[in-house]
This record gives sequence, structure tokens and C-alpha cells, in this order.
Amino acid sequence: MRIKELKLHPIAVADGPLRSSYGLHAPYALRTIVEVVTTDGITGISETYGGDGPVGALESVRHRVEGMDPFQLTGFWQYLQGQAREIEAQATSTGARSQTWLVPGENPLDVHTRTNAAIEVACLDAIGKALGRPLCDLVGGKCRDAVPFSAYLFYKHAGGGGMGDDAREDEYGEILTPEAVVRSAKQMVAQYGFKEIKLKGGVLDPDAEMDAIRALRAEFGPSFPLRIDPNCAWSVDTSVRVGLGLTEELSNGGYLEDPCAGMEGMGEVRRRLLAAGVDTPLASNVATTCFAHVPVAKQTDGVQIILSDPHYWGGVRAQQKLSDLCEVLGLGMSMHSNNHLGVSLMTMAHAAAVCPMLTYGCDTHYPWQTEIDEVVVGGRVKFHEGTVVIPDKPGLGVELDYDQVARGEERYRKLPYRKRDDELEMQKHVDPNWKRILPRW
Ligand code: GKR
Ligand code: MG
Repeated sequence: MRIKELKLHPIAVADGPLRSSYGLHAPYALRTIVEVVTTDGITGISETYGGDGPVGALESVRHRVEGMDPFQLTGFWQYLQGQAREIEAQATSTGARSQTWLVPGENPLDVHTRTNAAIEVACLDAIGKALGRPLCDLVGGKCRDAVPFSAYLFYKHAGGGGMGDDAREDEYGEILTPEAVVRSAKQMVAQYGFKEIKLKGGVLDPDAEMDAIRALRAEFGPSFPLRIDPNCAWSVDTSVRVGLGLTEELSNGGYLEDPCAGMEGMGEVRRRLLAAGVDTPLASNVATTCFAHVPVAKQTDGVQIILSDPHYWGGVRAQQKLSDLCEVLGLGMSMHSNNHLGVSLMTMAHAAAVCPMLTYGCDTHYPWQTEIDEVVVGGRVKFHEGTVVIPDKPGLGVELDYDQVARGEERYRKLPYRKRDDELEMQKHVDPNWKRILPRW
């Protein structure tokens, strides 16, 4: 079996005006659907970041992918590692900024792991289809049958995403108060059955965000783990103040995620919380984005739970390696997300299913997208009591609905932008003078 053709489908997916410390989400999120068509007539699929950067990176490996044996993934990774060294040298010499400042999918330092992941997952999907086995079985099999996800809440303005005639219904309305946060959580929990909750913070004054977490605790009780993630918007002092103020609310499986920028700062927050008798773990997908960061997380004690992501850590096999490394180092593991559709959701589910250390409910932006944009046959992937059950179907377990893919491509073609820029969106729609300031509080 050889790969005859690599097909790339850049698509646009309607997205609501969600807020974070990065700024505001644009009316459409950009994604790319990847296909590897084999000489046996089997097509493997994957989903990854969108826009010119990610599509260009995939185009640049077309010559290496076409003609490749999809089983030879180690060789493909070695090829990318060679490129990675050049990219890292370049990024350092041009002063490219770290993940603290860049939205995921736009970090030049992980272009090789992102590209590897997109090709690896599509190859594994093709192999799974060829062998008639689920993707997770190709890397040793699952350690859990159903993967729990959490209700991932966002502050947002009114609007459901999309534009003009293509505007989506605003399912959740404006969310800028503790009452609205609780309302959105109740809606998501009722609809998907989630049993864990994460609030994207870094938007309102920290006291207002603490009130929202307290209101969630009051509504859902201690059996629902709670997390808050301000994406580095707070200083060390503010992070400590929030950690102390939410000691009870973030206990029982909760965590404080990327409260401030940098591993040193996180380490200091950890030391000060421990000194005060507070053992709330610090989680991260900003300070820790690659394997080289893991030992530093351990040495500084800045991060106790690493949020992995098969899309930019290198794929499903890289996730498994991370799980092993976390076990050796005594770290916990959870999963990060960005706006995505069903192909990514199934990738995340298979990846989580093969990682014994991934014991926290994974993040997912899936509730923020709608049926209208879904590209998998049969419509949106179903959740069962907050979990995605690993299907006993070949590969990822989902197929592409090509009419839906074509609609997504059409939306993409009409868009004037080719990269995520939340700061610009804030300036266009909320405040012309808005700048991302870290720490803001
Ligand atoms: O969608 O705005 C967002 C999130 O802030 C996302 O970009 C982050 O990557 O979900 C992510 C996180 O946990 O940091
Ligand atoms: Mg995060």
C-alpha cells in the first residue's frame, strides 16, 4: 500500500464571538481536512489547524507524502525532525515569540509536530480501514472504552457565529456574568452530559471570574471538578490570590490552568500556594507545548498537569509517549482543544483512549460548533453522558461527507482572512484600542 495522493481541504467553520485573553474569536474558525488516498483505493482522513500557515506546511511535504508507505511513520517523522532543526534555528534568530503570545496553530516552533500529526493520523486511519481495526488498536489498544470530556465554558458576546445569511443561531446568548456562566453550564451539561467543567477566564476582572467559579460550585456541588484557565492573563500575585480564594472550588479534580506566563512564574505560584497549605495543581498548555518543556515543568514544579493535544504534540503516538513520560515523572495529563469538528473529536477520543495517564476530562470546543458545519457522515458525533464512546469501526470511525466539506471550502474561499487573529477581531468588534497585555491583572 502506497499513498497515491495527498488532498487538502481548507475549510471555514462558523464560530461564536468567544472571548479569551487572546482577544475575540472571528465569525469563522479555520480548519483543514486532510486525506491520504492509497493505491488500494482506501482513503485515510485527519483534521488540523487551518489557514495559510498550516496549509502551506502540509503542501511543503506533499512530495514526501505522495509515494510513501503509510506504515513508515518513523521515517516520515525523522524527515520532519531534520526540518524542525532548521525551523527552530530560524525562529530563534528572528526572535519568534513563544506560545504565550501565539494562538495555537500559529506557533512556528511546532509546525513540524503539527504536520506530523496531520499525516500520521490520516495514515493510521487508512491502515485501520485496511485492517478493519479501530485506530486505537493500531497503537496497542484502548485503556478506556469511553473518553470523558468537560463542559468548556467561555465568556462571549451575543451571536452564534457566521456572517450575514450564513449566521448561526445564538444557542448560548451573551455570557458576561456569573449567572450567564451558570446558565451556559447547565445548558451544556443537560445537552451533552458532561461531568467536569472548565471556564476560560482572563476576560473579566479576576474577582468577577472567581464569582463565576463560586456560582458554578454552588450550582453543581463538589462532585463536578472545576477548572479555570485565564491563558496567562494574571501576575504571580493575582494567580496566588485566585488560588487561595478558590481553594475549595478547585479541589476534587479541579485545577488552575496557565494562570500566569512562563514556567518560573508558575513555579513561584506553586511554591506560594503550597506554603499556604493549598495543593491545587497547576495545569498548562501554554508553558508546556513540547517534550523539551516536560523536564523543565518537573524541575521548576511549575506544572503538575500537562494538557496534551494530538494536533500539535505530534499525533497519537506522541500522546502515548507523553503519557509514559508523565508516569515516570509523576505528572498528570489532560487534553487541550481548539475549535474543531468531528474528525478532530474522534482523533482526540482515540488519542485519549490510549493514554493511561490521561485521567482528567478532555477539553473540547465541540459544543460551540453546529450541525451546519459538521463534515462527517451522519452529522455531529454523539456524546453519551459526557463521553465519546470509542466505536468498534475501522480507523477513526468516521467518514467524510464530501458535500459538507465542499460547503466548508466555499465558506473558506469567501473569507478575507487566512489566519486566526483574536487581537484584530477585538479591535474590529469591541474596542479599537484593545491590545493583549500580559499580565493584565
Ligand atoms: O479558543 O480562545 C480559545 C482558547 O483560548 C484556545 O485558543 C486555547 O488554546 O483552549 C485553549 C486553552 O486551553 O488555552
Ligand atoms: Mg489552556
